[in-house]
Amino acid sequence: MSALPMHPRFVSLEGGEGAGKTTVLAALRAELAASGGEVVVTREPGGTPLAEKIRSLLLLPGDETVAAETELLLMFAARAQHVRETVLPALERGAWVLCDRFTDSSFAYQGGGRGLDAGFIEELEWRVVGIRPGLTMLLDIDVARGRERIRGRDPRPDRIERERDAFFERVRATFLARAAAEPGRFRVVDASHPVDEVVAAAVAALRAFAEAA
Ligand code: T5A
Repeated sequence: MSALPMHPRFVSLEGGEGAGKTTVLAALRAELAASGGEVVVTREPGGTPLAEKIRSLLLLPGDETVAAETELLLMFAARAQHVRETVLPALERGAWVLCDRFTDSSFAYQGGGRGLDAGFIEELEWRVVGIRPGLTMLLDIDVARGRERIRGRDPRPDRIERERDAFFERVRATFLARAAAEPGRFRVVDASHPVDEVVAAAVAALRAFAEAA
């Protein structure tokens, strides 16, 4: 398959659990907003009322086992809606779009983590999404350290946070492999440093990308 189009005002943030995406996102938004244009901050799964409902279905712990294929297709159902209702309209009117997770998370979690075929995910990406971010910032952190941060914040983990460390090691390895395969799109930020250092590195990477665009 040939490469999907990458949009130069579409920026995604990726990483394992507790990497600090939410923390960094606020700084990236401020950096982009300083130049005066519109900035749309959104997230996956979610980003529209329907996609947020799908998010609740995906993350709420329950008694029924969720099949990996069900999980993948729900992620893409939410994404189909999000791309059409939020991402593309914003890009078309000239806004920057900052997205907390995008399709790379499906490759990492449902592909690497759950073991689903990457070719199948690529096909869904082609048929359902049709776009990639121009810049994907990967906040990389040791699995145990990221999980420790989350534990301190929320005593009730969601359905995916309840997975074992081995799952998250595969997620991390898949993210890093994707970043190595697409150095033009990815910037990897070491998220184990103190928060102000991580934020400074992420903002510098965004500034360099925006200046080159
Ligand atoms: N998912 C998603 C899939 O499986 N497939 C998909 O296709 C998609 C799109 C929801 C889940 O869905 C899965 C992945 C996820 O499991 P989410 O809401 O993004 O995704 O869930 P999380 O990644 O778990 O997001 P979190 O909000 O839990 O983590 P963040 O945003 O990475 O971390 P953040 O910023 O909230 O920080 C966590 C804690 O650490 C502290 C913060 O203050 C906070 O308390 N912290 C730091 N502490 C020390 N040093 C630093 N540098 C710090 N940075 C943050």
